[in-house]
Amino acid sequence: MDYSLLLLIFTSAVFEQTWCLNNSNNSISTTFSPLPTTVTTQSLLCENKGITQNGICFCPDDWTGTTCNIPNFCPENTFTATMKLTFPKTVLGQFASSVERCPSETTNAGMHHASALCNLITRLFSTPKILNCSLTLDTIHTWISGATLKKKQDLSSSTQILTSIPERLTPHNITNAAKITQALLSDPQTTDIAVSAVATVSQLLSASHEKYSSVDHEAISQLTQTLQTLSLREKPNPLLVQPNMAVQSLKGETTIKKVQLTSYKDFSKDVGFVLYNNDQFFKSKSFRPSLDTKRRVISANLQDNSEIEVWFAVTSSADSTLSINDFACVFWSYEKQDWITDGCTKTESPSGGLVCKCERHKNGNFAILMAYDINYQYSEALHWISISGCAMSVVGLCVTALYQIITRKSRGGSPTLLVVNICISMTVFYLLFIFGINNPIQHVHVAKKSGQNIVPESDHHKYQDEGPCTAFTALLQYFLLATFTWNSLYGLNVFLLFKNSVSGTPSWFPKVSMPVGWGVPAVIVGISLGSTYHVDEPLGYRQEEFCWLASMDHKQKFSIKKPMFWGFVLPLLFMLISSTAILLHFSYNICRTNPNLNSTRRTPLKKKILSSFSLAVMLGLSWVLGYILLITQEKNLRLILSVVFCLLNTTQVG
Ligand SMILES: *[C@@H]1O[C@H](CO)[C@@H](O)[C@H](O)[C@H]1NC(C)=O
Ligand SMILES: *[C@@H]1O[C@H](CO)[C@@H](O)[C@H](O)[C@H]1NC(C)=O
Ligand SMILES: *[C@@H]1O[C@H](CO)[C@@H](O)[C@H](O)[C@H]1NC(C)=O
Ligand SMILES: *[C@@H]1O[C@H](CO)[C@@H](O)[C@H](O)[C@H]1NC(C)=O
Ligand SMILES: CC(=O)N[C@H]1CO[C@H](CO)[C@@H](O)[C@@H]1O
Repeated sequence: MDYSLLLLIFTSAVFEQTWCLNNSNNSISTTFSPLPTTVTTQSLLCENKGITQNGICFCPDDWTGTTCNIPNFCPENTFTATMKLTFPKTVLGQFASSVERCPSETTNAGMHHASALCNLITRLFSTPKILNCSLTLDTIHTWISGATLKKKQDLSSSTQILTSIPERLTPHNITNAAKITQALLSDPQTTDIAVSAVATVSQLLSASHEKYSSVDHEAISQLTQTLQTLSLREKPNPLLVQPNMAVQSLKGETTIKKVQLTSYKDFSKDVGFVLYNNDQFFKSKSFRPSLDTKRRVISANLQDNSEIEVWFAVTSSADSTLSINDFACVFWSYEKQDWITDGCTKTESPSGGLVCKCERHKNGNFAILMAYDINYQYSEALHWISISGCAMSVVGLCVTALYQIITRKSRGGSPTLLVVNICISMTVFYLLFIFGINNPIQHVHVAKKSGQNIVPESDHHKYQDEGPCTAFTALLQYFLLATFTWNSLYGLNVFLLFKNSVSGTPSWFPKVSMPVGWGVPAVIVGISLGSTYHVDEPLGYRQEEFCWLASMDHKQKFSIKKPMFWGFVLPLLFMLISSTAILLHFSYNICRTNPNLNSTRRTPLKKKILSSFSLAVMLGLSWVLGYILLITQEKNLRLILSVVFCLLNTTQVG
């Protein structure tokens, strides 16, 4: 069998530079510069914000050379031939968009009016291509098939300009642009057509993930297959590189080292590569990523019909927030429109690299799909000062409750009932807080990659919920809400006492307050659990770092869709605001409208109002502190806050 063995190393310094680094920027460097021949051990002094790593300077895109001292860009330039056009500083080989935009009365209002390529050799902008501001991608698509060479050149640069703002692209635009570039690249008669078409494809890859769900998959499939064929063409150019993709034909190339490609046998084989910076074009049904991770896709193609064996590898990029749980070596099946693992096997190199081998394939698009564990920053155990402070609060609360029960005869039923219930719910809350806030089941990452090569379901490895933390969260939510509900009832009680100053609290009040005080929190907890919790996905309801309600969305921003907001903060605000409003209103009435009220009755009322009011405020304050306590990582701040937190709570009842 005609067999050739290819070894693609994603991990070499060159690939680090071109593919692995700058994940943050979502772009890859544009040059496949050869490896520095001598790796000096003493660290180089990198200029222009280059970063030294293992004695090599990794330069920002706009600088190159061993110490990042050689400019890799075209400086800003203004053309005045037909119209005034200004282009900003741009990296070599990339297109610059003009500062000037299409006028507001045109179809493409606000779109860049022109683009210019930063020429690799002259290091200056080539002649600008100007956009007809009333042209749309629909029109270009209808014109492209019968177009003359001159027209095609014009249309390909127009398509490049029309797709240059990824945020403005609609799924329909992406489909159209894919069809246009497919038509252009299936027979690119000149290099500039190929360059602007590849730049267009690179821009399409920048469009957001969501847009690709409604793009015509057939058009995308045809485009990726055309790119495979293109990678084997001698002309127009052995190397087409744009920020999000690269097409490389190694036909007759001898300087193969450029892409760190080693062909063990048969050097004469014609090989072509297409590298995609992300997997937008390969929308899988079985693998559905949920973290913002990126997968690169490499397409390796041989000229003749021989089967190839492909090796490829990545070093897991060092990231403190994610660790790899498992991975799969896959290739794209055009029939199934999905990633499959047939013929691929995976191993791990001793240095921690992930190595894939795929056999018995004709041309194909290969990728490594990874499932990650999130490295949670589990909250630390509570400090002994916090624990003893809270223990003191608990003791104080119990004493208060007992005292209230013993002396209940002198005060009448309902205040006792209320205070006892407040004490009970707070006591239970503290006990839960001390013993249950830290997650008892911590998924500390241990490398346990399975030997099987199976497409993972998602880039986020999910653990089934094991229960205790969710239970603690629900109980904490319940008892804290109950504390506040009972506190509101206390306010209501004062209000009723005042209204019926002669007969005292109505007799229905104790009967109603029991179901309200314990029932309302139960309903809120029930709704929160019911609508967000799932055994396979407990983090919709709670957090993983400590046992409390989920509050952040996947971008780590506070979200009002999470139970923390609507299942806790909202009811709390409602209760605090309404009881504060009632109390303020009545304090005002007592002092102003009824100054003749007998002072002997006024004093206890005032006292009650004041104590209830201060209870509400203290509760609110201690909760805010408590929450800061939970989220802060600063040790000293935590300690101070936890002392204040417990002190506040001991002093507030009684
Ligand atoms: C990555 O990109 C950022 C932003 O453009 C740049 O500051 C940084 O130097 C780049 N890192 C490397 C290693 O090129
Ligand atoms: C611009 O395109 C429109 C059709 O979309 C065409 O009618 C018009 O003549 C073009 N203008 C120029 C200056 O080519
Ligand atoms: C993009 O698509 C929208 C409709 O989805 C269309 O109105 C608009 O003209 C298109 N843009 C271009 C440049 O063709
Ligand atoms: C008002 O208070 C005084 C004592 O300060 C008491 O003697 C008097 O009976 C009270 N009046 C009423 C109407 O309750
Ligand atoms: C090379 C490249 O695309 N660099 C970009 C990195 O991100 C910053 C900010 O988003 C851009 O200004 C750079 O142009």
